[in-house]
Amino acid sequence: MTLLPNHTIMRLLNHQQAQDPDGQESDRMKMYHMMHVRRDGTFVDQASADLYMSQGRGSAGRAIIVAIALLCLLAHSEIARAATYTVGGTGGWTFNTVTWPKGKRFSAGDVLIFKYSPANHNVVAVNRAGYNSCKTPGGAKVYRTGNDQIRLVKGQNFFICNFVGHCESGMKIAINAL
Ligand SMILES: [Cu+2]
Repeated sequence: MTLLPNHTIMRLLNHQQAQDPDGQESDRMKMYHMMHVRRDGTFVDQASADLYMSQGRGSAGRAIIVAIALLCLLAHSEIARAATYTVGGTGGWTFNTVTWPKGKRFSAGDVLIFKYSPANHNVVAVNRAGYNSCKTPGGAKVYRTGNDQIRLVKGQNFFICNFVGHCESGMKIAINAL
């Protein structure tokens, strides 16, 4: 057995006494529980149930608010980083847009806006082979609103117009999103 110096023992005793002056705190807690909560876990009266629920909701509510705040922060930083580009600049999505991506740095999540007359053009998301050959692979997604917003995925993104001869006339872009 370790011997504690007298003043340490006194301090420990004092501390315990301050928490539980007459040494019956645990009995009182048991009594409280017996008085307010039945054996099956239901509450004896509405007031005790309300108190219990309000305490529970209070801490759960705070946790939810903290979680929402964190999500907002994350979402906001995501949006802050994502850029929006109008493909082809003021000229929009048209012939010889093939050089438009040159010198630009794109990130995954950036949004391309393709502006064009839907009667004359469209936008088709293709693979590298489709881009190189100007042929539309089966199942390729075709956009045709004239104001298409497409989010870049990480890596290579290829788009062509598949109206006859347009891709061959430089209506195609290849973008590497970092
Ligand atoms: Cu076209």
